Amino acid sequence: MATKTYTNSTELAEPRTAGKYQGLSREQLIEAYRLMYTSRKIDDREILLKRQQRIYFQISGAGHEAVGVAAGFVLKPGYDWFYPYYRDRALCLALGATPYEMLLEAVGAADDPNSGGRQMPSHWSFPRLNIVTQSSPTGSQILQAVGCAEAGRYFAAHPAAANKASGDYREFKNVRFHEGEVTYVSLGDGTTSEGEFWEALNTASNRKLPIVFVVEDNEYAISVPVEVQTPGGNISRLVAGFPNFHFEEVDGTDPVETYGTLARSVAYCRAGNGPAFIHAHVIRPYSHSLSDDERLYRPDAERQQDAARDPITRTQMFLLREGILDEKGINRLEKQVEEDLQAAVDQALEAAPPKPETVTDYVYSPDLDPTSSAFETQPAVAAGSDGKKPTPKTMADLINATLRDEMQRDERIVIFGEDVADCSREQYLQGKLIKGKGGVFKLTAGLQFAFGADRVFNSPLAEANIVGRATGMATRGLKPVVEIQFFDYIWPAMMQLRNELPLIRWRSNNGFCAPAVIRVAIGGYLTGGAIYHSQCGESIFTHIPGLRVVFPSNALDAAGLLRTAIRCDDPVLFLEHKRLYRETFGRAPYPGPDYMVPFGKAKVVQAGTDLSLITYGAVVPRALQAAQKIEREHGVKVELIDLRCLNPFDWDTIAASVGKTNRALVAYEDSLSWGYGAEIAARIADQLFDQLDAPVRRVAAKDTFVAYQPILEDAILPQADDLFRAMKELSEY
Ligand SMILES: Cc1ncc(C[n+]2csc(CCOP(=O)(O)OP(=O)(O)O)c2C)c(N)n1
Ligand SMILES: [Mg+2]
Repeated sequence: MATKTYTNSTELAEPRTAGKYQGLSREQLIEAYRLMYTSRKIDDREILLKRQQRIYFQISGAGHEAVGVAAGFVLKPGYDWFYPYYRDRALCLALGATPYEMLLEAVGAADDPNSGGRQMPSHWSFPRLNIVTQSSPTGSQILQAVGCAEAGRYFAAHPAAANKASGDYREFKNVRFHEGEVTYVSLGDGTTSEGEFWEALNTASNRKLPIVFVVEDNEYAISVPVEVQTPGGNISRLVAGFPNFHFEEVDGTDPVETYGTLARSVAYCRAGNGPAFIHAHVIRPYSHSLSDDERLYRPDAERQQDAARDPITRTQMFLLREGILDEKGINRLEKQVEEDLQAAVDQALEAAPPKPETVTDYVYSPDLDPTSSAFETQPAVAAGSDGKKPTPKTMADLINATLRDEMQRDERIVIFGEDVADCSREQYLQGKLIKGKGGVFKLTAGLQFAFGADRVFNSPLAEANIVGRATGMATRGLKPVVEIQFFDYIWPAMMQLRNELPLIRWRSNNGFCAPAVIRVAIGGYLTGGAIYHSQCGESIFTHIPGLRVVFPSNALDAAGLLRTAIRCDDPVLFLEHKRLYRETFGRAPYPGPDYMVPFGKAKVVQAGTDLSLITYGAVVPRALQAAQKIEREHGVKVELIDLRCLNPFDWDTIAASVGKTNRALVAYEDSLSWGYGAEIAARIADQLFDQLDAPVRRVAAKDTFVAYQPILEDAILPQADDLFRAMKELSEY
């Protein structure tokens, strides 16, 4: 197939492809063949090992070797950045990964540099080469690659931001960036159907990012052919309208042609013209994986047609035809590859497996413990003007002030999300024509104005885009503090939140980490908030290992916990109750720019002796009201515990309290069944059984969604009266 080239933007940067063989030397062509052959032989050997039950899974890069080697030749390991997918074995070899390192992952060895035995084979992660930890969901790498490219550009514009600083996450995060660096991301033809693919093209195009997208089109996604995935059957045609891109479509089984394509595309990106999109037609000779038999859905004739384009035989024939290697030379090269591989296999089969007691290593940062006293400081409240008492501020005020203070202190912080900017059309701001918005709840108001549009900006209306990009940026060392406008709309980001952000550290065995902060407006009691502006659902996230979850109930805690979230070394979901943003309850004076509350430390809002009430968020003021009433009317003294932080949570405070009161009531705003309180109740029943004088009770919302009509909302969400009733019953039990 001839190479088609078409560019949507200005001029192509100077191609480096002059001369015969697209500028590749004879030595490079031999090296290309050696790498391709090595890649294929590792696959063949792994298939054998799987059949012998010496390894536990296999997925091959067969048929994709030429494009991988071409990309590996053009891009620079440890300089450019890589988000490959599982068929990119040849790319990783070309960048400097060794067969032994790959086999260590296949056997699941402790010394596997990719994951320490945590991930399947062909899930690449080589920190020294800038190959970023890869997962299994198709397409979740693409938005992260976008964030990675954005981070590179940011550090180039703010080099001082890369400096280390002590006392927070920066102490442990080495930032590396280079002028003109390019981010590579690859995916299969089927994966172009994922929404995240389109969300990534959107931002790469809009921001003219230096990122090379490589679609390795083998015409199948397991058994589903390309025409079912892609209307018209050709992805190049569909994406051609995106501005700023350099597009090429190439026969990706031809290493020389593909090298030319990669070289032109990378040059275009390095020169700062924008992103490139390479559509490489490849083959898949070995079924999808060892768990698949393609003969069930592909007739022999089709498979034979593919085989005629096999990049290995094709390149071998090319070397012979061009007189670059003769038959003897080929044989010698192949024999050497096979001998080296045998040695690597022997060595890998001897490698020690990981120790079972290490399974929870690197779920969280081993370097910085956000529950430690280092994150415990006292408020530094200045007197108000003319010596009067300082004005109490709302939660919204103090969150905004904390963001402002931290942005001032740490140039690595960037803020983005839907509507968070003061105004995307900056000329209106500069002309002082408008005041600016700064968030639908105005939590980020004034921050773009103070820190500039490259630090505070609007995202497209796409939640996966927000979290995926934040993950990529945080992997590079930035501290994205992004906003999800309503908890009710967090779900498009769920793949990133469940399978990516909190897993970067664990699955790479501490090779990478992504301590981003995701702020989310959550909760009901809004009178008219209805189904889609009232949701809670925090237990879905506290169920995810690796993710810290915080849920403050008042202004001072919100400020202290947000600062801890920003300075800590783990990803944090920071839940802000909309109803509490501007409530009179829980206002506090500005506590100064260093006020922090450690994670996992509850607050005893009111001490008591008769009953422990464990809660958090907007239930806290309602519980306080009920507790005061029951003490007034019945002399029952309730100990009210505000957890503040849900993962980790403060078991010690709960246990000490229940040990004293012998009665426990757990209350939460979310629907009752399977909610956050279920875990707390289960722990109390399990570990404090001997100390209980009554069953553990829960008060929560009905098992439904929150309705619009206020009468229904009242009936659905837990009210002070419900809490009062439960307290009374439990105290009389
Ligand atoms: C989000 C998601 N859905 C489904 C799967 C299961 N799955 C693994 S690979 C694959 C097909 C991928 O096809 P394509 O993108 O064309 O890549 P190829 O394997 O053909 O190189 C599927 C459906 C997955 N890993 N992730
Ligand atoms: Mg495919």
